[in-house]
Formats: sequence, C-alpha cells, structure tokens
Amino acid sequence: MGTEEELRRWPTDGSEEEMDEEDEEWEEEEDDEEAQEEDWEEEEDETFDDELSTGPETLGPTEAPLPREGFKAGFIALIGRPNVGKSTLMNRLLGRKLSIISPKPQTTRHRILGVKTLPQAQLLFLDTPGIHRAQVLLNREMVKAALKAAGEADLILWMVDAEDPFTDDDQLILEALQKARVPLLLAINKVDLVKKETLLPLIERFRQRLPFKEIVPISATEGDNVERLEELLITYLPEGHPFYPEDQLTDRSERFFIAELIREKVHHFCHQEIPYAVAVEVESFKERKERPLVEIQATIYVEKDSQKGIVIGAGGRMLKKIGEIARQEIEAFLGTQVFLHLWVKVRPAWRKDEHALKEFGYFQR
Ligand SMILES: Nc1nc2c(ncn2[C@@H]2O[C@H](COP(=O)(O)OP(=O)(O)OP(=O)(O)O)[C@@H](O)[C@H]2O)c(=O)[nH]1
Ligand SMILES: [Mg+2]
Repeated sequence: MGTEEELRRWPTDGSEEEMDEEDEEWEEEEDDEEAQEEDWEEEEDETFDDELSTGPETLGPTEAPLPREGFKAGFIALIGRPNVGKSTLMNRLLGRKLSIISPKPQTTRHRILGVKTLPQAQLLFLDTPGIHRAQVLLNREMVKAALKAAGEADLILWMVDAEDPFTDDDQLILEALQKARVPLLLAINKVDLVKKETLLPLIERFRQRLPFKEIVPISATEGDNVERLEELLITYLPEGHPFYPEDQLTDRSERFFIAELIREKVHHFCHQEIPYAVAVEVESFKERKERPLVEIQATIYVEKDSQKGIVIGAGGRMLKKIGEIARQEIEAFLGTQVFLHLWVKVRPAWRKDEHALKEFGYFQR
C-alpha cells in the first residue's frame, strides 16, 4: 500500500400556485456562514455566470476495455446548497463511506469522485461542496469547485431538502442551472422528515421552474427510492467506455481521506466556529516493515490561539477524543493498525490566504 497510491478499495463499514408569486417564498438566507465570518470584510456576492454553460468534458483516464453493447458511463455532479445530504447520498449509492458527513453545513470542501461500476454502467459521482453565497476566499473556492464539477459533468443531480427547499441558496442554484446543457434531475431529499402529501405540490412547483428529466423524492439516510434514482441516473447517462478500472473507487489519495476523517471528527466534537476554521494535513505516513502498522503524523490547523485551546481541550482531553475516534476509522479504512499522532497549530486567517489554500489543496486555479 503506497502512501500516495490512488485508492482502489475501501472496506465497507460497515399546489398549483403561480410561479410568479413564488419568489417571495424563498426564505431569508441562513446565517451559518455569517456566524463564522463576522470579522471578515464584505466581498462581492458570488455570481455563477458561465460556469455551467460549457458542457461536459472528459475527466481522468480513458484507457479501458471495450464496453458491452449499450454500456453507459459518465460523470454525475451532485450539487445543492450546504447540508442537503449530497455526501450522504453519494456514500449510500457507493455502499461505503467515502465523503465525510456532518449535521453542520459546509462540510465538504472539495470535489470528490466516487466510482461505481456495474455490469451495465459506470457511474462517476462527483460529490461537491454546498453552493452558497460565499464571501470568504475558502468558501468562494469551494463554490467554484462545485460549479466546475457541474460544468464538467454529463448529468447534473440537484438536491434540495424537502423540509426547506426554497432558500436563497436554492434560488441561486436554480438560476445557475438555467444555463446547464446536460440532463438535469432533481432529488428531493429527507422525505423521511415531511408528510407525504407535501411532496406532490413541491414536485409540481419544481417542474414548472426547470425542465427536469426526472424529479425523485428520496431519503438518503433511509435509502427510500435511492435504487430507483440510480436506475434513472443510468437512463440519462451517455453510452461509452468505462473511465476507470472496475475496482477503482476514487481518484483521491489515502492521505486525503485520512485528513478528511480527522476533520470529520473535529466537526463532530467541536462546535461554533471551530469546524470552519480547521484544516487538516497529513504530514507523514510510514508503514512499519516489521509488522502491519502505519504511523501517521497529522496537523490540525486553526486560525487563533483560542481555537487551539479548544481543540486541545482541558488536559488534552478533546484532542485525545478526536484522535481516538479518528484512529479507529482510519484503521477500518486502511485495514491495518494505526498509530496516529496529532498536532494543533495556529495559521492565522488561513481561509483568506491564497498560499495557505493552495497548500491545503483548496485553491481552484
Ligand atoms: N433525516 C434525514 N437526514 C439526512 C438525510 N440525508 C442527509 N441527512 C443529514 O443531513 C446532514 C447533512 O448531510 P451531508 O451529507 O453532510 O450534507 P451535504 O449536502 O453533503 O453537506 P455539505 O457538504 O455541507 O454541502 C447530516 O446530518 C445527514 O445525516 C435524509 O435523507 N434524511
Ligand atoms: Mg458534503
């Protein structure tokens, strides 16, 4: 197992209203990002002019055996505002945990490829950061990554939250999608949280806004209708060769997923602004020759001394908890015993520092 080797396997862990009236119903933008960004200066709102009008491109290697007749293959961008369940859905479709998940918005920061190869199709899911009115440089880069993925995809699956489908961010996405040139599907997620009778009017309203090929109510956590959704996605994919070998799951390195698992635990255990101010880097990854054991050194970056204190916790207890749970998941992921050494360092204002963003792999250019 090489440190930068592409990951090939990951063990399974386990109303008939008029639309003109509707604009008023788009709710006030949620304050999640504002809460994190009080001390950042205002920058212009994100606009999504032409990102989606370029049409599909080819990503990744194309060398592959000939497909059988009618074989479908293509990139499916999962897009939506933060927290609607994009990563949860991708993990469910893949049958394993690839993207990290949290109840807090803006968890995913990169485009993450998840490959699913079936006898009749290869589905190349692109999980993406939530699209929102971003102000901080990091957030703007995240939104850019999402729009870029949508611009490169053969098919776009927009996800909304059945409980709260008409936020300002959803409106922003709807406008951007008007320029899309590939088939558009809509998944209305979290239907386990709403009454069934609310769904038909909701579907009708979305149907009038954009020419969706399909609108599918689903529950990514419960699995409701997810198989049906997958069948429909395959229907609208183009015919073609598989892009990746059938045992390949993603194009990201082990180091990337290890850093993400550590970041997920910070999201889980730390609150308020901390998860947003954290970046994780794996500094070293050494396999011991004498026994199956991997020694990993990783740094958790925060922006302020006060945040460092919180992540370390009284008597180092918080860091210990983060390390313990992260180590267990990394062991399941690598299938081997792991020694995990964690450090916490301050890197002031890294979220608006281009150099830091490049270093942490968040910069798009
Ligand atoms: N009840 C319910 N909760 C869901 C469902 N799908 C996702 N969730 C929850 O919604 C929260 C956000 O899920 P994520 O998958 O991280 O959402 P995301 O769209 O990837 O979020 P970002 O990465 O921040 O853009 C988590 O707490 C999930 O457990 C669902 O179908 N039903
Ligand atoms: Mg996500």
